[in-house]
Amino acid sequence: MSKAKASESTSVEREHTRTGMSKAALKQDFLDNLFYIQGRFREVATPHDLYMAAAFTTRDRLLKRWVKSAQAFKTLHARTLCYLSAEFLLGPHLANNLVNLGIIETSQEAGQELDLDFEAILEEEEEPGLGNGGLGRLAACFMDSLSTCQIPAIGYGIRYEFGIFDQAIEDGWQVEKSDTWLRNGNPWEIPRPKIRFPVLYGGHTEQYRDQNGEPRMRWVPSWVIDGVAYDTPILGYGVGNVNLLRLWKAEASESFDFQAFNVGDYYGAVHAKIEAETISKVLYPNDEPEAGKELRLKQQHFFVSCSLQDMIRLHLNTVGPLDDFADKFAAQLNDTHPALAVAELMRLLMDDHGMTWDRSWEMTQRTFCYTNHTLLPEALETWSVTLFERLLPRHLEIIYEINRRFLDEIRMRFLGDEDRVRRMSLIAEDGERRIRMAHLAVVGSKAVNGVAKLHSELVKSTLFKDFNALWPEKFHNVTNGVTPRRFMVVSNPRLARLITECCGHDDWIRDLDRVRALESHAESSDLQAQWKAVKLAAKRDLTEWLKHVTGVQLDPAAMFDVQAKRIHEYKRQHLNALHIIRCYQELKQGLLKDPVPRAFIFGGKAAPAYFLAKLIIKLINAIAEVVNNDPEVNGFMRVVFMPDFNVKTGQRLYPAADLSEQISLAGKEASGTGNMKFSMNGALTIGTLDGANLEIREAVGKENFFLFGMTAEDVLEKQIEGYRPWDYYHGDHELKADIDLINSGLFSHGDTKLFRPLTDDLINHDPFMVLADYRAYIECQQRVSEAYRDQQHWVRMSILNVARMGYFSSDRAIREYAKNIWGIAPTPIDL
Ligand code: Z16
Repeated sequence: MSKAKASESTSVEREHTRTGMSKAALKQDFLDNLFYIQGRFREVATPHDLYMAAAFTTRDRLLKRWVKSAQAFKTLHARTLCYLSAEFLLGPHLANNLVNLGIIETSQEAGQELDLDFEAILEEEEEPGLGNGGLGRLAACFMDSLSTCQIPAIGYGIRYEFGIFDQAIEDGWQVEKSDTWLRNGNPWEIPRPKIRFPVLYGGHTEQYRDQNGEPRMRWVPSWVIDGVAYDTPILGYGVGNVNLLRLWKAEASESFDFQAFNVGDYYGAVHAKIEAETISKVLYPNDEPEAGKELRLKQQHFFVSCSLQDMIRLHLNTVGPLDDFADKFAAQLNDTHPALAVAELMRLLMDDHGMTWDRSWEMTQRTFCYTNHTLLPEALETWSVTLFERLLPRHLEIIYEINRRFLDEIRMRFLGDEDRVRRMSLIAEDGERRIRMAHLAVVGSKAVNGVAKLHSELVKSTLFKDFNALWPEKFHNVTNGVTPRRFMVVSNPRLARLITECCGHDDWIRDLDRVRALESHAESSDLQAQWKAVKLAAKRDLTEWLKHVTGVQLDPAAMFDVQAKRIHEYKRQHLNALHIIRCYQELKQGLLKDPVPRAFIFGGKAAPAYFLAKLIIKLINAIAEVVNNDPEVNGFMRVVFMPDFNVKTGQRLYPAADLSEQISLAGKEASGTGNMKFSMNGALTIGTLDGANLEIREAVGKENFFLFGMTAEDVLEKQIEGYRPWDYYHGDHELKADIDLINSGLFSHGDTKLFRPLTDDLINHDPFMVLADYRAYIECQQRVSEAYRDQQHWVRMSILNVARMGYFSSDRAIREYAKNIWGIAPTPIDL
């Protein structure tokens, strides 16, 4: 080491000691926390004690930045983004925070010197699974990027006591186990018992006159509960910025007078407490709304009301009068789950803060922006007017008034077009009257966006066609992204090191466009060899773990063909299954001379009440059982269903995939984000022209992407001309043979009925056109196998996929939101 270098490193060390980032400081504080917080010494500490000590040691290092950020945002009156989301699917914090602090390697070394198993400590963390899938994970990626891009932000949501269920597989079926993530305590959150707001339900409204004799409305509720804040710091990568994730827990009200309602009724009073607390008890495990679930509406009102009251309080404490509320805050509605906020802000401004309708409405419309995440009609939220009236009578009045004024505007613009008025109304009048939450969100927001180019176009041309005709400037696209910190650096350190080495810097972690530097090395046999070795090592890790959790032994040399996402008919896991059956039959019939060995890997949860999705899981496991136990084929193919796909297990999966299955029916997947995670880790995609797949294909190059299937236009046309799956079934003898093999009972110990609900549905209805895309898919899979034979070419394509994924960083998405939608500039916090 040169003299200059040596003195430089000591000065860095001195700095690190001062800021607590040195190895010595980390070791010292770890032991300190183990002693003072866990009350344990090294020899008797359980793995959980060690994890808690590591978590507190890390958290201590966030707090200074957190306080500094909060102070700066307050004194600067920084314009702040509030991300309102019923879901935040965060994943484990520890490794992510160490990466963002820049001390993951130092911590690893510190652990080594203390003779600790670093990986085992990370593994101890229970992830906060406060989301279902893509939408909740997007919110988590956005929180990471908001901090990294130095945008002052607060994430607002619900602190569910039970997050998404843990999935077990028993006899091939999905079994749900309750998620008890808080059981051992949560070192990342700080309870704020003094930040507490009343949330009102039920009762009636009445008119009264205020001191000035002006007529005003008052809501007299029949039930009040409290929301209490729990804060989690979200640190950006390599910056001083720490944003706040504020989740609300429901508690019995302190101020509400139980006595008045339960005179001497102790049991009744306690019961009311229990009832209050059920509101934040459990996350609804569906990726589409369950009709008429009263508790769900209560949850939505609960977190929206707490969040808006909190924003108003912050505003009054810092900026002052509410007139410029919309200058201080932008509020993003993550789907329609928080769309009630439009009515709730109106209510708070008018009833609690004495503002007029017109001023309140102007402010409301300037505050909110709305992101749509789906076009599936069954996934669009509506609430029955009757339920609304019973639970939120004041909101119903306000929504009626918003609608009355809005429809007057429509009648004025489109004279005599009553059909248009009916289509655009906030209230659906066919059958039971229902409130259309998406319409409320569009009318109450200044900007509306879809989550991928194609999706945003379809939003304008189908779902919100009439609204687009009225307010074309309101509609935007912001293509989703994912954070490279968690989905590259944390989950795939080997690849991250290789990229850093190859680029000569690690700036790509904050500016993912810079991975493009890899492009010029794609031909280098040196890089190719290392690239292959990195992938193989990841496949070995996954193989070992899958063997441990499922008993299935994979061959790391086989192509890892992975589909991991929620189980849903539109995502077409059953199309994948048909291809597996095709491979099986061809191997059995000796039709394949030199087959390319494949490991078919699935992961994903089904909504507990979604019968067909659960049957698809059973089918995959049933096929696995036959294939994996058939020595005639299992040297060439294995099938495994990885239980409990979540952020943590996903992090094991993405680095090990060779092939990423993105095979939804065109027009149905709004964006997809798993597609990005796989591609960033060097998997090639087999996919349809759906969601962000289109943009991924354009970015990585058409020649580096396996495209098949109908376009969204083809699908619309076919629907109009009348789709007849029966014709495909009878027109393609291989397809028929695959479906017939399921019905033969081969995969179900002779039970020929078990899978009939699925196969009958495919042959007779097939709402997601599996059969129409079957042939194209099979042919495309053959091209995949051929390509995989040429390993040099494959690795080159893999490098190019990673090199060209810069656009799909959630940092880019956040910068677009900040500039085009929120109008918020960065506020850097100096370290
Ligand atoms: C969800 O995860 C999504 C949409 C929705 O209506 C409800 C839930 Cl829980 C997903 C989309 O299906 C997916 O395409 C998209 O990438 C993701 O939201 C994030 O935008």
